[in-house]
Amino acid sequence: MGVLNVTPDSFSDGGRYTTRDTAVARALEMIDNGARIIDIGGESTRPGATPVPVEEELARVVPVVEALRETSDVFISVDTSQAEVIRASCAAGADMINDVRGLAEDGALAAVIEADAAACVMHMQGRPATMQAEPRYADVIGEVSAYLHERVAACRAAGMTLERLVVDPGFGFGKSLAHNLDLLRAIGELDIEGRPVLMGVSRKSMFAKLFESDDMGSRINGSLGAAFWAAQRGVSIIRCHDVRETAQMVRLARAIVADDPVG
Ligand code: PT1
Repeated sequence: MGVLNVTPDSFSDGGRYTTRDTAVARALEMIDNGARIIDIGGESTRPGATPVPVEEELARVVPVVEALRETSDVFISVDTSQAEVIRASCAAGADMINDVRGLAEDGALAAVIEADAAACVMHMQGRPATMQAEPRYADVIGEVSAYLHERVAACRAAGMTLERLVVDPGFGFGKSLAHNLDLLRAIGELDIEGRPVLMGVSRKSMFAKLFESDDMGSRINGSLGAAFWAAQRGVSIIRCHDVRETAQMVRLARAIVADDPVG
């Protein structure tokens, strides 16, 4: 899954892909480099970010979904929590909604079901503006798993079929470095009704903390090591910025594990 930020304030590539043409060109480049899913996001949810008004998010996201749908058959995901953005994105051709708030906001779940879209439900403790202030867990794996079970149950109760769902433990979303490492250690055993697991660690601050070195090269190296670890343990979708490099890690892991160089 290649990340396509259409925000002026994205944490790692802020403002570079805000126009329709540059966004589509970046998506095509990621597809060329091995992306099977393009994740389009118009609200930054990095630590400290504040929510975007719905009109602004619609204006950023929907034209890019439309333009990419006209250009490519790639599986399109939209990173949003707002029902209006879900409805408009799906009408414009999005296949999946990636919601860091677990489809728990007003009308979000109903909008996904109405559109018959797929969804990724993610765990977060707190909200982006303050989530890194003091993350606390008695048992991070147990609590994240319980939340994901609860959201999957809520989706099914509302009428979504299990086959439509993907789950994500939410690396960096109200988690210390130790919490992220606990989740990474256990990621191969995360079993939420057997649903595919999505991992998003790409270029995150956990690697700057671990390596005590905050440069992009260190963050990318950590991201690639984590991608290899996760792919080797059966994680299905890796959300990333460095698609070519990450796709190579996935291919290597699958070639070793399954003796399957085609990956
Ligand atoms: C993610 C994810 C996402 N991450 C899914 N969607 C972001 N499903 C946006 C940092 O510590 O992991 N899964 N959408 C980006 N969020 C962050 C969080 C960015 C933390 C940076 C950090 O640097």
